[in-house]
Amino acid sequence: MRGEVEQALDQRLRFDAGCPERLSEAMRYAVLAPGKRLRPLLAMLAAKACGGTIERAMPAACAVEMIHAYSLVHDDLPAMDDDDLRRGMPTCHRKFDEATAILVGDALQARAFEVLATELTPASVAARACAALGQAAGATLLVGGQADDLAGAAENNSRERLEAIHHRKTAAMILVSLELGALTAEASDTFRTALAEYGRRFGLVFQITDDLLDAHGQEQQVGKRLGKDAEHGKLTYVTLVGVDESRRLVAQLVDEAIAALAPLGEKAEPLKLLARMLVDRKK
Ligand code: GRG
Repeated sequence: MRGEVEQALDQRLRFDAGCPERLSEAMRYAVLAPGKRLRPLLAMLAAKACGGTIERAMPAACAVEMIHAYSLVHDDLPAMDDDDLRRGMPTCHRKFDEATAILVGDALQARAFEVLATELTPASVAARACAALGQAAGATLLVGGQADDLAGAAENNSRERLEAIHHRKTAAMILVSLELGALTAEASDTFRTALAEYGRRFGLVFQITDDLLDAHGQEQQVGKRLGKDAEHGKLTYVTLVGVDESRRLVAQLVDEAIAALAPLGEKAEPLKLLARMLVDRKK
């Protein structure tokens, strides 16, 4: 399924002579770099779980990955996280330049909505998908969460703040991936609610396992000392509640996520498997 998504992304990122070559090269570099394609998988598996098809869900799967890739490119910029590596490769602004990386994000965002608007049918589904993705990627959720995170670094290190930021920066895109998949299958409200309940837990599991992986990686680097997140007071689940409690939470949330899918029956088995796979992920 990952291969199908990558092929579909590749097709949708071929531009005619109107697009400057350096820009299209950088867009393709950012999106086609080896990512996990988790959000497209969620969109496609949600569609299947609701009785839809991967083919109909593909434009939505591509659109969420384009928004995700844009957010990573912008997050890596010197004005934000100032990172040198992404997906094991030089970040977009290091490989190209800062201005190009900003434009890559802008163009990917526009392309995502163009794909939804032109490829999803009927038009009412396309409109609902554009609205849902616009909300998740917009000023109250993804971008707003990033803004609050940047503004409030090292302030008010409460669990509420951690969860609010994660909900907006991470879970919102996971939830909308499932919602778009369900929309392409023209799913019932019961199915969409079940997917949202699953997605809320899945988002948290994704975040906590991300924090556990970070902590583990840092421990490997600095021996038995606490990782740099703890030393620098960075707000993560591991620094807040510790490794054991984080692992316990993950197990509980996976069980809850799987239970939430009950209304969807057997067609939701792959989504259950994906939630279980998160627990042992290595990247
Ligand atoms: C710049 C608007 C804007 C938002 C940036 C995505 C993001 C918000 C920040 C990245 C750092 C962060 C908090 C990440 C949280 C977890 C996350 C989104 C990890 C990256 O997603 P993966 O692991 O990445 O699915 P791949 O590369 O596999 O697609």
